[in-house]
Amino acid sequence: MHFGTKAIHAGQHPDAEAGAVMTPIYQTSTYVQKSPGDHKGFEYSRTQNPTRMALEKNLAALENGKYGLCFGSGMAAIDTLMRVFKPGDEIVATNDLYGGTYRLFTKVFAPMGYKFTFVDLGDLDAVKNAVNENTKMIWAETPTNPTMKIYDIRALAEIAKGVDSLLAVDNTFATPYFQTPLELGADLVMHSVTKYLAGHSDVVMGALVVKSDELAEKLYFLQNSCGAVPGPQDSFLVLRGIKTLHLRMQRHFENAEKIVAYLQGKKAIKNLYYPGLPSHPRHEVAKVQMRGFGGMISFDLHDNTMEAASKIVSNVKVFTLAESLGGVESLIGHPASMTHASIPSEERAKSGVTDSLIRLSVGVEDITDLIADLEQAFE
Ligand code: P1T
Repeated sequence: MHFGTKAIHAGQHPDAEAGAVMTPIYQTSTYVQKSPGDHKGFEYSRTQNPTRMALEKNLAALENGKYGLCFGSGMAAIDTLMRVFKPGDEIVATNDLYGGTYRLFTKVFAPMGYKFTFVDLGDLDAVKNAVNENTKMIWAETPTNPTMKIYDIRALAEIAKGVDSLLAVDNTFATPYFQTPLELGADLVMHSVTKYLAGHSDVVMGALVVKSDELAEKLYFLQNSCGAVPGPQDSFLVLRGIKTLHLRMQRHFENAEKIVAYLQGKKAIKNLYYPGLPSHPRHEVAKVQMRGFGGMISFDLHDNTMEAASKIVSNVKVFTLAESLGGVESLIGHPASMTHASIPSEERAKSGVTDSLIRLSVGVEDITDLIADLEQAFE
């Protein structure tokens, strides 16, 4: 089956009771047993819930994986994954990543004895130097949040295999519509489902997708034992959102390309970050591993001050100044003070998250209105 068909059908069947075409919201915590242990495979909704499981199967299909697991947020998904490892284990992570992931790694797991090395995953020699026999996972975002760096998933998978480590890819920005890391050799895909998958800024959720039976078994055990599962209502909303994922992503991409073309003419902009730009340092890698470049754009200003950035982000009328991304509506953000404030400023500066950096999550509105809005904000 092709992507659009899977988005609409995978994991879903008309319901046996009434023939409902849409997956019912099984708003129940528990399930009847005729006698102890005699049931329909459902005992308790932390462990199994039909609405959540339909979504998990759908996500596994979209990522061309075998198993999907959903969690109460993207952070809950990463937190649960980290419990596969033990203190002393080493993780090599990208040095340009979502601030919340950085905070979880450095403030929650590092004090417990887990070791993290943050490197530029684009520098493959640096990655080879950073890994060793204690490395259990390479953690990549690609494109990265917020400076849109691109890492070569195939090359990282090879390095990970060489030291018997997992390669995990946070695929939130690309979505499986544009990039399927498991097909490029990654062992695990993580999503902030909150973003493009849900697509309507009305749900917070996370997911993991894997191929290996052994890793899936460990993760299902942890999902049930730690219990950070999403509810059936949110699972339903995401199933509904995913039915238009392919349509939305096409429009996010189209609109983003037009906004990039518009921003290229702006003298106030110093660096413009978008993997679809031929001048992007890893545009060639992006072309090989992505089927499109998505709807996220970042740029900073020659006047590299919070005040200069603030003037633009505070004066938009169609874009909304807010955290998050990936919804149908366009959002604008200031990473240094918002999504990436939990990263120390020296670390932020190293990865290009300057004081004037502005991030756009380009929505699916009419492009003329989006460009007119940016134009009046620049003025
Ligand atoms: O917000 P949550 O669903 O818990 O997901 C965390 C997360 C993980 N990975 C990436 C790449 C993310 O962008 C996020 C969440 N990001 C934002 C809220 C943001 O505005 O960047």
